[in-house]
Amino acid sequence: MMKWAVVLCAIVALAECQMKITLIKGKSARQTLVEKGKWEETRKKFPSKPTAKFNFASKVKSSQPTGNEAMTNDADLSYYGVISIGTPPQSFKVIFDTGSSNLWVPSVNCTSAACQNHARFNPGTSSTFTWAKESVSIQYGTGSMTGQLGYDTVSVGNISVTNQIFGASQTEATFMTNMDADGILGLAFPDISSSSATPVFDNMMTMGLVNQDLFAIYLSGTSGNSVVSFGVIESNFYTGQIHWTPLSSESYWQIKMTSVTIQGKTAACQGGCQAIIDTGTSLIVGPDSDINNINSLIGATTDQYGDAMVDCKNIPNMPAVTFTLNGYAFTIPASAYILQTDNTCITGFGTGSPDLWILGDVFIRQFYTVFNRQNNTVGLAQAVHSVKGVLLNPAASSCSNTLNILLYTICLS
Ligand SMILES: *[C@@H]1O[C@H](CO)[C@@H](O)[C@H](O)[C@H]1NC(C)=O
Ligand SMILES: *[C@@H]1O[C@H](CO)[C@@H](O)[C@H](O)[C@H]1NC(C)=O
Ligand SMILES: CC(=O)N[C@H]1CO[C@H](CO)[C@@H](O)[C@@H]1O
Repeated sequence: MMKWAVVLCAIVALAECQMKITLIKGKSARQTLVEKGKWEETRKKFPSKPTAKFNFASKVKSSQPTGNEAMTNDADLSYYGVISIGTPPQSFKVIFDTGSSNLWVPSVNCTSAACQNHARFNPGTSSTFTWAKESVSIQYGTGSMTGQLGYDTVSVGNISVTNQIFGASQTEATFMTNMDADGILGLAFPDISSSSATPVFDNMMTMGLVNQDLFAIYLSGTSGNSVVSFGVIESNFYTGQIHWTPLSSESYWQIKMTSVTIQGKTAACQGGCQAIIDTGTSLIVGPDSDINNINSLIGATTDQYGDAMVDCKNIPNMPAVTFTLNGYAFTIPASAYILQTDNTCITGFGTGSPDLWILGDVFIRQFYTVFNRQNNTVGLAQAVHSVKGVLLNPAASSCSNTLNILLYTICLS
């Protein structure tokens, strides 16, 4: 049955087998808190810890026999997509996170503040739900998350994964209160999945639900037309060639970086370093000395909370920063690495990682990224930012009848 559906899908895909889902660029926690006048207070309470979600420390300590899951206190995260879990479906906004591997959403039993303003999963009303034996527990810089694992049908776009294992949280870190997303859908490798829970994309591959074992992400700077597509590379999101880099580790989407240069001179990553491509981190994060060097070369001053500030008026005079991966140069102009909230401009370069570089949304917005499980490579191409055509027309996302012919999606309605 499933195979037939896939074959049918490959030839003529009506809305039933749509392979991509629109990502919404919602409000970041920073924006929400600035509007409420609570940003100063909150960032004192929750200092930026861009690598908290990676549990570098707890991996070493291994004091948590039940495993850890990713949480975040990233104030600038803003992209999420809607998935559903259960029969009948219950909807959740999730961060499609290539920097972690578990799926989790809040549960009806969760009494934490963060669960009160988010959608919560009710297993009691899903006919396809079953509990798993394990519980999950997250130790996290600013709090913890605990929950139960269960299995249910998870629908991503119109791909339905049956018996997908996921976490239903019972307590959550307070910082999540400020986030638009209810939960996280991890797109990294099984290796780093807590409780060895099979990641959603691994099930999609095993069950033959994708045409090719890859997914691709386009992040737009404006709201509305960012996309994650499963099983297909969509050529209208990029220009030029896709440059492929083999993974150096199949855990995160990890690759070797050759250097980071500014105006032809090495500014960071001297002699090479390791980097991961992470949609679940908003900034480009690296070791403190490297990041401080970049920020000082572009003329930023770092405040007491670690935000590197620049005068918004200086953006046109600031140099581009080039990341070299596998012999290819990926250059980010100042207009793309500066983030503006009201009249405040911060750079997209954040400190706090012990050694691994994290190429987050600031990087991915510039480069359409293909996460290829067929040959364990990452493909990067210059993203297109003002594309014409049906796919990027905001109306196309509300188009219910589409026809997929090879790589193109045509709106029928
Ligand atoms: C909620 O709590 C009750 C009682 O502690 C438990 O039986 C039930 O399984 C829990 N449900 C969820 C979704 O965690
Ligand atoms: C990996 O696969 C892509 C297509 O899916 C191909 O274009 C690329 O050349 C391959 N790269 C390597 C290193 O095998
Ligand atoms: C994301 C998506 O394509 N959703 C569609 C799935 O199919 C139903 C009908 O079967 C449509 O209503 C949705 O819009």
